Amino acid sequence: MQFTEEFLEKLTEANRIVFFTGAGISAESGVSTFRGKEGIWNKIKPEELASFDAFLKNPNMVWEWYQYRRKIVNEAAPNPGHLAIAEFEKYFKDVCVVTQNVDNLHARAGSSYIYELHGNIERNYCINCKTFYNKDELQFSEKTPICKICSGLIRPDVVWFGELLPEQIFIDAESKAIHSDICFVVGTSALVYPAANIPILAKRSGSYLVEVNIESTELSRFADHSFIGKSGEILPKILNEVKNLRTV
Ligand code: BV8
Repeated sequence: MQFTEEFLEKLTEANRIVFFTGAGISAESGVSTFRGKEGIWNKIKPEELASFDAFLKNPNMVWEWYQYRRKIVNEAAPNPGHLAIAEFEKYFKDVCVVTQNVDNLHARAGSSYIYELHGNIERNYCINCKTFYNKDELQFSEKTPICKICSGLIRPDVVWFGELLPEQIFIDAESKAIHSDICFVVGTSALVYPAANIPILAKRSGSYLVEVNIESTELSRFADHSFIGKSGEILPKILNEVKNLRTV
């Protein structure tokens, strides 16, 4: 894989790196993406299961769907793409992950600074009193569990369509993007907002935008460099280059 002089220079000079990731980085871990041939959204409409209205209308159907996705995520393991990102922390002063993924695989790969824009499938809370429940307390409940405190319905701690993103996490992610030297955009179609604004913000703030995707996307025209291929293959190669260019 050829690296341009410009990209190698950026890798040599940079201090602050942001990895903006989507479902594509977890595809090689067996977690299906949302769009694309095998995408989740081809089988079901997002608003039918990933919205508060859908949950109120049929809580058990929505709960069952998240229990099914949790099973897949629990059986999955971080792949070389997740692991390479975690290892970048050894070579740069400031590395963080801004992710749309709710699968917890960046944390399991060892990344230290993760901004989960759309929540985390392993956490849950009561829609009434907001009491939090971790996955171990609820993992075997087939039906939507009821809150021990107020008998409210318990929902996954993810951001559904039409819901606001966690404010402080979004503000912090924006700040990381604005101050980044390089922003890697990995495995996302960048069609869901306001998350998709993050790489644009980085670019407009002078960051060097590098896309890693098996195909071109809405963002490709903004990218300073696009690597077409699987993130689990490309990110380890970029890390190797970093090891040659930079000392621990
Ligand atoms: C909101 C959690 C305020 C739940 C998710 C502006 C314009 C248009 C629409 C809107 C807008 N602003 C708001 C909207 C509405 C909506 C939206 O963006 N709709 C889209 C569909 C047009 N946004 C919202 O509703 C947001 N909230 O705006 O609140 C508000 C309030 C009231 C009224 C209005 C506004 C909340 C959005 C969050 C929804 N929750 N997830 C769950 O997971 O169950 S979104 C979910 O889908 C993911 O988190 C992710 O964000 C998105 C999927 O996108 P990707 O991750 O990119 O995955 P995708 O499959 O699309 O692409 C994978 C890519 O990887 C592909 O490019 C593929 O080529 C590539 N790939 C595949 N394999 C590999 C690979 N690349 C590398 N290597 C590989 N091996």
